[in-house]
Amino acid sequence: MQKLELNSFMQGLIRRNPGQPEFHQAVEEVAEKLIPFINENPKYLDASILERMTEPDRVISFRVTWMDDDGNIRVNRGHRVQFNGAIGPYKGGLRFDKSVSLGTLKFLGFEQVLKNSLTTLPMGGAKGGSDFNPKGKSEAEIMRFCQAFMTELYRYIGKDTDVPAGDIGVGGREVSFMFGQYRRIANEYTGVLTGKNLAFGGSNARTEATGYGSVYFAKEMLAVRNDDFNGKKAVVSGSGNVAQYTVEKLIQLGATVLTVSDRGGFLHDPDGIDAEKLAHIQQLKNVDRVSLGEYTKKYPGATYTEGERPWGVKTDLAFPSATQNELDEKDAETLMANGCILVCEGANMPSTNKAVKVFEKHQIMYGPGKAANAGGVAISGLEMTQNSMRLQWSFEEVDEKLQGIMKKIHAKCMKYGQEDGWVDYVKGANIGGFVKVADALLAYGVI
Ligand code: NDP
Ligand code: 2IT
Repeated sequence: MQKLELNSFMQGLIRRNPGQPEFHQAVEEVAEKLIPFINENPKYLDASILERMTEPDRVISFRVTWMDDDGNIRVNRGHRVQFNGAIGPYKGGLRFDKSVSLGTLKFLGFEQVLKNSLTTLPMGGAKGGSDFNPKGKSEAEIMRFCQAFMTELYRYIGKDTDVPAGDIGVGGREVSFMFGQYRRIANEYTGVLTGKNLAFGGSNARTEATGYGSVYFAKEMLAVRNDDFNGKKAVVSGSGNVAQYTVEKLIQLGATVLTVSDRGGFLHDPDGIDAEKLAHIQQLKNVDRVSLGEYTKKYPGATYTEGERPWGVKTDLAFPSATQNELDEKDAETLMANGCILVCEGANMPSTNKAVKVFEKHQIMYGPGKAANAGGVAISGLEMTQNSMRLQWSFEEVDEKLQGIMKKIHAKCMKYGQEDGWVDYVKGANIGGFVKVADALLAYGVI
C-alpha cells in the first residue's frame, strides 16, 4: 500500500468537501500528526482508516419552519452530522448560531469522534445545529424554534442511536424545550438528550463539567512541571457556559482571572474577577442577556474594550473558551512575548493552525480542545449512564469521576505525545483518540 502523504491527502479532502474551510482546518491539524503514525502502522494504512474516519457516516439536513412573534413564517436549515458510530451511539452537541453551516458542523463532528474516544466512554461522534440566530429572540420564539427543530430531528435520534446536547446558543433552556417536545412526540421518556434539567433526568455537575474539566486538565499539565495555579494570572475568553465555570474553578484553585469576553469585545478587571463578580457576570449573560460592558457600571475599575479580544493582556495562563479561530498567529506571538506558559482550550478549535505552530515552537503547555474540553461530553456520557440506571449521583460523586477522567485523558496524551523534555499534546490527543476508533473499524471489516 502506498504511504500517505499530507499534501496529497489534503488536496483530495478539499476537493471532496469544497467550501468547508473549518472542516479542512480540523482535518489538517489531525492528519499532520496522524499520518506518520499510520505509515508506521500498516494495518491502518492498508485498511484506509484515515479516509474512512474523515468521511461522515451520514449527514442529515432538514427545513425548520416556525412562526415569529409578529406572525411571520420563518425558515431555517437544520443539520445533524452523524460522523462516526464505531465505538458507541452518536454523541455531540447542537449549535444555534447565525454562522452555522454544514462545514462548521463537519469540523465539530470530526473533532467530537476523537474527543469522545479520549473520554474512555463508549460514545461515537456527532454534531448538529442550525443557522437560527437566537440573539434578540423572545423566549416564546426560542421555544417555537426548538419545538420545530425537534419535530424534524426526533426521527433520527434515540438513546441508543444518537444523543444530542448543548453547544453555542443551546443551554439548559433550549435542551428543556427540545426534550419536552421529544417526549411529547415519541411518547417515550428516555435519555435522548443530555444537559437536561436536574428535575428531569439531568446529571449533577454537567453544567460545570466543561469549564471545570478544562481547568482540571490544565492542573495536570502544570503538575508535570511541578507547578500549580497559586499566584498565576489567567485570561479567559467567552462568558458563556464554558467560560463561566472555567473562571469559577480557576478562582477556587488560586488563580487571578483578569478577563472574559463576548461578541462585542472583552472585559478586563485588573483587580481580578472574584466569586461575587462572577455571579454578576452570570446575571448579565444568563438572565438579562446583555453585553458584558454593563459590568463596568457596577465595577468601575474594569474596562470593556469593544471589537477586541483579550490576548493582549499580560498573563501566565490563557483559556480560549468562546469559539473557533478566536486566537490567531499574531495573538499567539503576543501571548508568548508576554510570558504565557500555558494555553488550555475550553472552546473547539479556538486557535488557528498557525497559532498552534507558535505554541509548538515555544514548547509551552498547550492543551488542544479535543482533550481539554472533553469533560463536558464525558459527563454527558455519565448522564446517559445514570438515565439507563434510573438514578442520580451526587455532585461530589460526579465531580470526582470528572477529575478521574481528565487525569486519564491527560495520561493518554502523555502516552502518545511525550517528546524529549516536552509534551506534544496535539499529537498525544490525536493518536490517543484515533487508536480506539481505528481498531473498532478494523475489527468490523469493510464498513
Ligand atoms: P455559549 O453559547 O454558552 O457561550 C458562547 C460564548 O462565546 C459567549 O460569551 C459568546 O458571546 C461567545 N461567542 C460566541 N461566538 C462568538 C464569536 N463569533 N466571536 C466572539 N465571541 C463569540 O457556548 P458554550 O460556552 O457552551 O461554548 C463555548 C465553546 O466551547 C464553543 O467552542 C463550544 O463548541 C465549546 N464546547 C462547549 C461544550 C459545552 O458543554 N457547552 C463542551 C465542549 C466544548 P455572546 O455572549 O456575545 O453571545
Ligand atoms: O463540543 C462538545 O463536546 C459539546 N458541545 C458537548 C457535547 C455533549 O454531547 O455533551
